[in-house]
Amino acid sequence: MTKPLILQVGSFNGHAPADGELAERYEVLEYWKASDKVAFLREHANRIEVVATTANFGCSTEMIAALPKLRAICTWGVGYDKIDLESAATRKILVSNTPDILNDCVADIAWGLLLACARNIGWGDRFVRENHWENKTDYLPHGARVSGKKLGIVGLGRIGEAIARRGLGFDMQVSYHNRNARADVPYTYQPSLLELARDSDFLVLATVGGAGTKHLINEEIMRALGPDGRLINIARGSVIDEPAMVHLLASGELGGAGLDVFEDEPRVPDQLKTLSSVVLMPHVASATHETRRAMTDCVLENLHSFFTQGKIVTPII
Ligand code: 8YV
Repeated sequence: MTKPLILQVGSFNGHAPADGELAERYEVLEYWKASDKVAFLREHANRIEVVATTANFGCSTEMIAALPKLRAICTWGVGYDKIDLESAATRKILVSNTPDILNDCVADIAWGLLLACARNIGWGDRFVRENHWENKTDYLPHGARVSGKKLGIVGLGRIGEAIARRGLGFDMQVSYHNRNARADVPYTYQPSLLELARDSDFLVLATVGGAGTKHLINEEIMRALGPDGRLINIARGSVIDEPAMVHLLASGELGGAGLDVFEDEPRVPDQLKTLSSVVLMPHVASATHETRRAMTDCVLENLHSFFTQGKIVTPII
């Protein structure tokens, strides 16, 4: 029996079995392995109705334009800042992502970064491993209290809400900035992002990426968060003006940062790596066995549903 065809933009190597599971079910055109990508698309364009991709690879304007028969894009991940949704909508191409299943694990990592950053957990780990404790060669500076402090959340979507809920467990005053206030949450709405930064001990970014939020966290916002404030980012690197952040962290005008995402991944500014006030992770907020399994299952379900019923299960559009 012939298998349905999909174009896979990039490897799902964030979940080891995923590529194999796709290949069991589908004839997979491995775009990322093609040496001449334009020629590869041209050669197969008339057969490709479905694209499987990841949050990282997306599906560009050029790719959509090169695939006249395209009917569905199924992405592995919740973020869609690298998919041209406008072109997809114009052509009535269905687009699915993997929503909700990663909320908790991403929120957990936001909290891990927040705690690690405030209480010097990464620094303390290095301190013990490097025998400074045993040899009494140095001391670990005091951290900042977390419980009872002020938590500001930028983007109170589903992940932002999971982060906020955890804040209540730490007896925190939780405020948020969104385009619109929400009537269904017990947290304080702050229409001014600048005021939110000024009034937060910890500012956690959980907003969508893309052109609309590029450098939303600029120098002014980070100065307002200030030398005792800490910035946590599990959203997208593009949301922060990264050079400005590095400068303010290095000078101590911004107190600290816990970062899972960067502007030009996997490149991380060298200066950031030298700062003890910073905790760095390699874009792995959703990377637990359970969540990555669920993300792959969700993509497989969307593909199966599209090929059997012409519908997707978790649509963005
Ligand atoms: C993925 C993500 O780790 O879901 C997203 O938007 O950023 C992450 O969960 C990864 O980017 C998939 O490519």
